[in-house]
Amino acid sequence: MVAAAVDRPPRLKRADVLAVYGQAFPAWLFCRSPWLRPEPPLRPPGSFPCPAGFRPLGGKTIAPERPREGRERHVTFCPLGPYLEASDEVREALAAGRPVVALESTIISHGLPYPANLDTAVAVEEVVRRGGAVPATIAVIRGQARVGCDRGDLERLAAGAIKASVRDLPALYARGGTGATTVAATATIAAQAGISVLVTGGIGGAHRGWGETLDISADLEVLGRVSLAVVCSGAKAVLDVAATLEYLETKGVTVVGLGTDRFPGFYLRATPFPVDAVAADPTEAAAIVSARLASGLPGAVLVAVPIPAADELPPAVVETALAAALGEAAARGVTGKDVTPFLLEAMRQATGGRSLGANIALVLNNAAAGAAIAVELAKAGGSRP
Ligand code: PSU
Ligand code: MN
Repeated sequence: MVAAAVDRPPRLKRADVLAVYGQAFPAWLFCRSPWLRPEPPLRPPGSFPCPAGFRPLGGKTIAPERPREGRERHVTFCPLGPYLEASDEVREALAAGRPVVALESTIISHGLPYPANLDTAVAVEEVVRRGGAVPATIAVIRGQARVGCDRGDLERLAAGAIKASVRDLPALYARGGTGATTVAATATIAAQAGISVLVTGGIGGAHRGWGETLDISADLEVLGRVSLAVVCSGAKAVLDVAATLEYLETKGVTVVGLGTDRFPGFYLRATPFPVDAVAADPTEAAAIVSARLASGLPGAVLVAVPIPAADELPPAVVETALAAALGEAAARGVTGKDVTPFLLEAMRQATGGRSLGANIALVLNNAAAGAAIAVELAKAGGSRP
């Protein structure tokens, strides 16, 4: 092992920092920022013991793709200790700095009906692959945060699993439970695994009447603290979109419109509300994501992609269906984590299935955009810079 120059530490991969500090991205961001020098000085790569509570990621010593003087080898450590389980494919892609796209699983178990949910989960992964990235569907399977679900996992999730947001993770881990992760939980696990791009259909948000109920999705809170890009088609029309955007602004989330200056409305291509920045293409979006990650700002970039024009629902259809869905939810007294799945199903019935087709189309479209962004980020120096 060649010792690293002590006075001028090498630029590090996130995995190296985990090995040095034994924690996730705050230290990583500090070290990776082009405007800050790492402090304290780093020990030569490869000489760190595995920190307590960590385990070697796959137990391998991995040669980096482009070895530089002083760092022929490094060891990667898993930041989640015993609770993270990445597939071989995902682990190897991350270690080599190849593009990886995380996919949430609540949409499989609660967002779409069986068997369209299974077909969509498989199709979304295929779109990511065709776009040149490795798909990593994330869920908790028997007490492990699995990053890169296999076919059997997808089938199990499609058959039904409990909806798991961040608050639900500890009990699932402790008891060996299985859960379909929301955007909040998926983003948290993805960032811990070192993934920079997450694709979903629509994020959760502030529900209508949030002032009374305080029903504001943990997705928004997590977007304010987890560093990655989340690709979506906006927040569903069932939400209070204006309040959702206000909350994102409070949390410092950067909302980027991909090819649009208006925040998309899920089934509709646009809402009246402006985005913070317009990106003409995935390369421009990736540049904004890369700047956020490299400058040490915590929190996400929300890349909002309008549903393809051919799949957009007529506004009148959405409005009528929405009124019916909201009315039914109120009449039945649906609250808490059941609200989003209930409204999605009610919308499906009220639109005669049209909302389902639109939902699938937009997720596939977002997967292509997410893959393109992940490919651009990887070109710029690794799945996470
Ligand atoms: N939007 C959809 N389909 C979904 C969801 C949102 O169009 O399936 C899911 C996502 O997983 C999101 C979650 O993270 O609902 C938000 O739920 P809640 O509002 O309970 O936080
Ligand atoms: Mn809620």
